Amino acid sequence: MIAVLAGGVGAARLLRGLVQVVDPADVVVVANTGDDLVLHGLHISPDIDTVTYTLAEAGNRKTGWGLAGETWQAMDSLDRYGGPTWFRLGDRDLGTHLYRTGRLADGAGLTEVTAEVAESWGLGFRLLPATEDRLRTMVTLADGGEVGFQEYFVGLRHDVPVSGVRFDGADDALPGPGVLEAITTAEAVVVAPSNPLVSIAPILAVPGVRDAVAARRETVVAVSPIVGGSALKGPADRMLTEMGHESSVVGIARLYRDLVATLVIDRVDADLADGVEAEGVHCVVTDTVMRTTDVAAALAKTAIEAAA
Ligand code: FO1
Repeated sequence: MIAVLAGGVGAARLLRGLVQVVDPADVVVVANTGDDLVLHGLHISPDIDTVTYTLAEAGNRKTGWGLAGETWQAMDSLDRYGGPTWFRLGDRDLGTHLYRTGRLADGAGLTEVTAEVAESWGLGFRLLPATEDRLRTMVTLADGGEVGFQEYFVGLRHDVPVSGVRFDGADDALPGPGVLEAITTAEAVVVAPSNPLVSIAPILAVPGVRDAVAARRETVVAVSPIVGGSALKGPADRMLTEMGHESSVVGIARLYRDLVATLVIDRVDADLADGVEAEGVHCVVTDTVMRTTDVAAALAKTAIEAAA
């Protein structure tokens, strides 16, 4: 069984490759829930939904989030009343949030509801929230204010410098059902190419998770979310720099060295392989820009072989 620590878009791309080379029934995804928010009274889990929709081949390929072929009637109605429409919820996507919120209100846990949604999309692999407890990534802006992750990412279009992040609720959160078991019993753990500071870090902030990963460091592999010093999507590169890290594969190795024995980097960074090794992390160089599912499949294969 392969366990994958997953954020949103980058993780979903890698997973599309992974399920080509590994039986989906042997894959367990531990998904970030720090991006979650309650809006209009609805519980929204963006990273879980991005993985679900993308792996169901139903996602909006352009944005990487939400469903393809969406209509926005509900948002238009909300606009009429002056309600909040900054966080765009398509009419079909709303169905997911209505279902999830209703089931949670019935007393179901987020893991159970996520499994029901995944099952209905025919995913074939297990998709586990990192925790069922409240976990909210909060971003401290360089100008001193603190905002929720989605206010930063969507509201402010992550167009503002940050000085810190914290994971509200982490100290009291329990690992979701099956999470620690998946991490400790997997043949290999893959840290997906997601934002290390706001997608992977919240998962690791759930008590017990970081230690469980570190305890089996030798068979943990990460795929660098930074290629040629930049993030392929999102603000990871800027956030790394703004928070005093190096936005390079060496910076990623430094962040992950207590957790992973191997870092997979792109060919454009081949000249930095020695720098990665100097951090005590074995370096594997390959194509990591997943332009096609075939590249994603080859990358996934390389990663799990490096970890085994
Ligand atoms: N990202 C945006 O940039 N703008 C949006 O309006 C937006 C709406 C949205 C609705 C549901 C959902 O599951 C994700 C959504 N996202 C949106 C993406 C979201 O901000 C994710 O957290 C990021 O992709 C980072 O993982």
